Amino acid sequence: GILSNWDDILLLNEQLSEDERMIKNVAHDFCQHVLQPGILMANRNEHFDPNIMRQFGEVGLLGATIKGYGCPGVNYVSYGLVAREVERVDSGYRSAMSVQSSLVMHPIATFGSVAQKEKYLPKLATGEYIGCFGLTEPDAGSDPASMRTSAKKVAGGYRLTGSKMWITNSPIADVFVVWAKNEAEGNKICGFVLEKGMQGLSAPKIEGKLSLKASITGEIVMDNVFVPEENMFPEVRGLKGPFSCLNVARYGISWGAMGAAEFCWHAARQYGLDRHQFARPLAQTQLFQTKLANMQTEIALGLQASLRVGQIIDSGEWDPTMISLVKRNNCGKALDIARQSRDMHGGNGIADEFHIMRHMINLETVNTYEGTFDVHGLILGRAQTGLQAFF
Ligand code: TGC
Ligand code: FAD
Repeated sequence: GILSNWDDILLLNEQLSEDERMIKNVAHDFCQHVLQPGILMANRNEHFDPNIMRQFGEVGLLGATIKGYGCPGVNYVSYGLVAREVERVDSGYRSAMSVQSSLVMHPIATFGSVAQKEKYLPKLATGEYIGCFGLTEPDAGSDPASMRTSAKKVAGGYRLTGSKMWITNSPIADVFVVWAKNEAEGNKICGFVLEKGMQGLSAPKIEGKLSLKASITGEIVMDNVFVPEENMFPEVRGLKGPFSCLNVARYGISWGAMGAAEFCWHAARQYGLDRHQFARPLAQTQLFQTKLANMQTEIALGLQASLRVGQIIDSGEWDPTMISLVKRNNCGKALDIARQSRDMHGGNGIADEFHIMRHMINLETVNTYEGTFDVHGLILGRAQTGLQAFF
């Protein structure tokens, strides 16, 4: 019949172009053969191997949507398919990839000067440079407009002072895209590219994370750091600078979260087929089957929605609220699915060898970063009522 596979009930694969399918397959093989074998120990030991970035670079998965500068220039549907494959292994690896691509390379490609692009993009594309993105501060998370990091104009450039919190990759970063209030321009938010080794710049690791342990997270501490004029993004001003980066990253996360959910769904199905209790497979009980049906439903719908948003982005005319809808829904649903799968694995569900609880705990972060579940609800609420309820 038309339905060759229970895991693709709405025939997603058939809706992809030849190129998109090929990229998905390359990403799938890379993730399963190169990333999956090491994830258990990386997570257990809370270790991110920077070499993974160079491996991403070798297969062309960094800044994949950018044209030129050594980047492949694929479309946004393809970028989403890659995020799904990476997060099928671990949300922390997708984090490393999406920060580099969407939050570091994208703003440099979109807002950077020609000199900035030439200096940073090729090395970020190979993974020789690792990048990070500093927007969040200890006292400014959902409300980045209240940031305190400041840039003071001095001869030849700016002096930056402030601190950023919860920054993916910062302790191992070579390149730091940092957003700060520019005192010389009435405190408008400006973007700066800082480099490792600048005097007064440090990036201590945040210890004790119980989620996203295979990703490294830190602070960015700036104590009067001199940043030359040519390291500022020349034109972009205001929150639309960082938000344009978040749009792309959030779109990728909507696919990624579904990849993690698919892993948990497939594992629950297999576990139910293999494990017998009361003289029959667990998968032969009504409760188990209903749970599998719920997972299948949410994943099929979530993937279709992300595909649709990707196609709209590729067509050129899109709205950020579309991205809020899929980021919010897919992260929330993925977290529910991971929790269900954890339960369906019984005691084994808490063992890291089964990978489910790792995904579940990772998804707590994914549901929170890049705009929390509730903040995206407020974005959607504002767009349909015209009333803003943040403050
Ligand atoms: P608001 O008044 O709504 O907007 C301020 C200015 O920004 C423009 N804008 C956008 N531009 C492009 N894309 C969007 N999605 C935009 N949303 C808003 C807007 O037009 C306006 O421009 P202008 O020219 O008029 O000034 O801003 P607000 O202060 O009311 O903010 C509201 C809210 C809640 C929507 C926003 O602050 C928000 O999204 N908060 C969540 C913060 C967040 O997502 N932080 C993410 C940090 S990075 C991260 O988590 C990386 S983890 C990555 C990983 O490891 O994978
Ligand atoms: P808060 O904003 O303090 O929110 C706390 C709670 O209050 C949430 O439930 C929220 O939904 C709710 N809330 C907030 N405002 C409202 C409101 N108006 N109405 C109702 N409820 C509200 N940031 C970066 O800049 N770069 C990174 O690379 C990065 N990586 C991260 C990696 C990890 C592992 C984590 C955990 C976070 C990362 N972040 C990064 C930060 C992330 O974006 C923030 O944690 C997130 O935006 C939420 O901000 P907050 O933690 O300050 O929570």
